[in-house]
Amino acid sequence: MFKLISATPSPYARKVRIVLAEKGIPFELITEVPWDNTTKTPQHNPLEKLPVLILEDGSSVYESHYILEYIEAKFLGKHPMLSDDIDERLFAKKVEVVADGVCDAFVLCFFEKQRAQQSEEWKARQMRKVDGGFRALAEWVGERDYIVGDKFGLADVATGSVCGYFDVRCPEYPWRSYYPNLAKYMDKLNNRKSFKDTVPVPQKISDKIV
Ligand SMILES: N[C@@H](CCC(=O)N[C@@H](CS)C(=O)NCC(=O)O)C(=O)O
Repeated sequence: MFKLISATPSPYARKVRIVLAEKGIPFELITEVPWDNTTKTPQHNPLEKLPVLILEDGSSVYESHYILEYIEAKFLGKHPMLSDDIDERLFAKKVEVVADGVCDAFVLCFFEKQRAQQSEEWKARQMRKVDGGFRALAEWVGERDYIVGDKFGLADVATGSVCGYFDVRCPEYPWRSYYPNLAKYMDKLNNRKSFKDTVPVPQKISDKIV
């Protein structure tokens, strides 16, 4: 059986958990705090980041977008997450780039806030990316139930993960009031079993990060 190294708040790991669940692929969930010195993640990923998918032969696949590409290629027949249409496929991946980028920018801002001497310019720069990313995601969602075509897929997984992450990590960020269409879309996505089973939960980090 596959194993997945995950962290409870991680939006990147959540994408993988959602796709594995939607495709009905069984896996053992290994929950870690990647910032603590007890983490096993570096043994499986030279970049020391989770999520990591550990295959049956012990080899590993890492970087959430690459893990999803791997799963899609190996389990093509099971609930495809990408359209057959090349332009729709590429668009879904563009949405994923923006959704992941919003999380990356927010995490950089979070690190900066741990520092004794913080750069307000740096934090503002990262938050501009967050704002711009949410604006783009809301535009792409429009009034639709699913971003690409009329089927749930990768773009929804990525968008759902970033919105869910902000709900738990930064509930004061007003994406719901700025973009009521995105909030309505999210409320529907949150009814899916794969979303209900993977609601992000904060983790206590014991070691110093920066
Ligand atoms: N681009 C990576 C980002 C993964 C990532 O940043 N994971 C965090 C946890 S949410 C992590 O493991 N950080 C540890 C580190 O950066 O050293 C992906 O999509 O998988």
